[in-house]
Amino acid sequence: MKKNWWKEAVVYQIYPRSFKDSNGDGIGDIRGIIEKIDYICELGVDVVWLNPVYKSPNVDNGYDISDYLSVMQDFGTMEDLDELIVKLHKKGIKIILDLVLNHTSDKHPWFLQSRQSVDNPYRNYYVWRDRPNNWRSLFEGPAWTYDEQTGQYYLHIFAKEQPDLNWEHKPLREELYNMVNFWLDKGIDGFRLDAISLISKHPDFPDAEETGWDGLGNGTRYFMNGPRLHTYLRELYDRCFDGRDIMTVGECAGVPAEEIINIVGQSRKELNMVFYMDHMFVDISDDGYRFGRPYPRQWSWKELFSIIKQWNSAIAPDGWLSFYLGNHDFPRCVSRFGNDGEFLRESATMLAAFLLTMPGTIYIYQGDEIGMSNARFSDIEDYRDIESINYYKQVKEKGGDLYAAMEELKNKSRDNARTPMQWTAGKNAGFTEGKPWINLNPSYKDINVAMQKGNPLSVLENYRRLIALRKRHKNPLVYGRLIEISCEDGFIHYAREYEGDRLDIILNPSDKKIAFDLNYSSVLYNNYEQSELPSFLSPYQALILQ
Ligand code: TEU
Ligand code: CA
Repeated sequence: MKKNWWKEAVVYQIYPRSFKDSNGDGIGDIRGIIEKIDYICELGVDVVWLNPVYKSPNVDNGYDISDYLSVMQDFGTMEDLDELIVKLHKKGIKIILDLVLNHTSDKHPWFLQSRQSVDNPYRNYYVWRDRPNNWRSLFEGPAWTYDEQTGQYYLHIFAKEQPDLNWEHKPLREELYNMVNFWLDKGIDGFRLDAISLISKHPDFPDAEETGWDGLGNGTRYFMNGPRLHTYLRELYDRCFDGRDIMTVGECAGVPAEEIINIVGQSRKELNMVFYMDHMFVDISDDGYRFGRPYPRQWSWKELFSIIKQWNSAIAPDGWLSFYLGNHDFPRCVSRFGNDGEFLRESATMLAAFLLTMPGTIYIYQGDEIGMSNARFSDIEDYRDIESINYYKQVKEKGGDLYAAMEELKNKSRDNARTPMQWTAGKNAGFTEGKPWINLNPSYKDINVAMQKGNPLSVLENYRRLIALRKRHKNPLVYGRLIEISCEDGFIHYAREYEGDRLDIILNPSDKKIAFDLNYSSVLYNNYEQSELPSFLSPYQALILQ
């Protein structure tokens, strides 16, 4: 196995809007991130990934870009971003940006041109048809919107303000490659590629076979993992990535495990690694879309573990993967996979031990390192996320059960993970001097950086220890095999092994005490304060043993 810095990296994901506000307008910004560089550095992470910071009307918080080459005003200026890059680099931390190539904002000049007339030079930058098919947008409602000006429909897999780019059209691809090279020439260290598995669609745009409660169908098999995906990724590699020492991670919904090697295999020259999502849907549903389905679905750790094993064996012999338990698109991991009540500290640290002993490049989402839990807003007015709001609107329009919809939002809304970072127990959790763009999670009085810093039992200090431990034992923990020994719901035991160098990891993902009688020469990590190896496991206990 070839060794690379990006395989060994622990990445910290920053959602700039909610990280730190430097000027009191209630919106996190780049200067806020600069203020917190020491914090990021002390965590011990190697790379920072910023969610989109480009100019955007913010219908989808930056995932609707209206100018790829300038910085969103709310976040600051290009000079601020340049300064952040330089300052992170000085501390030995790399930075990757979010690259949104599947769609733009409907306010992007290309789209404004495109909708003017059928023979506008930018017409084919987007996908226009006389008749729509029955696909449901991933953000609810139809995936096609009628545009009166030219009497045709345009495709948008996400919101109607996010028209899909037409990758079939070569001049469009050329523009995108130039833009990508602009950012790489600036000296950033790579990209997270948003919804990249969607860039090639089935050329016939077939209807989805089955329609749901809203009369629309799930067309994912026709717009994800399309026939020219590899051609485009390879072209992107040749034109932009080749010869540069960068990292690339693609968000690859809809690409099955059996096919992933075709993207991440080294000789394929496409991407370094992908984010797979099956484990993130383990409690949600099996068909990828999240609302209007029973929740939580029955799931087990055995199932979760087998998903992880499946993906890791799928990348042999020379591919690479990532691993993560949370990001800006999912509820908080401690609320989903742990216990955010009585055992918040214990389960958040157990999840940290799980995360940081997995194969693949590890991604930590801001706030998870202090055990932030779901905000569970109970008033629709408090929600900001377009996906959540659209869902609620649809249910309302169709006369559905609004109480049930609200319960769904409390558990599943992406806003659960988008509340401001909790720095202190003081005003607005130290996030802003002004009025935050989204309410804080009231938990900030008890869960915040200031209270945890220096307390060895805290979630934060446990993350630090585990990150450091992963670095110290990178042969087994980064490059080693994953060996499952036992995976019952109350007792998980696996090992990581590299040429005889082996660590054993033991987790109790339950609120029960369980008997334990294994012998090891040394305890490298314990999320409970104990000087000896215990004879039983406490609730959510995690041990790393040698
Ligand atoms: O997400 C793509 C994606 O697949 C999402 O629809 C995901 O399945 C969903 O959010 C789960 O609830 C990316 C970004 O991560 C997301 O924030 C954007 O909204 C989306 O693309 C559109 O750019
Ligand atoms: Ca601000």
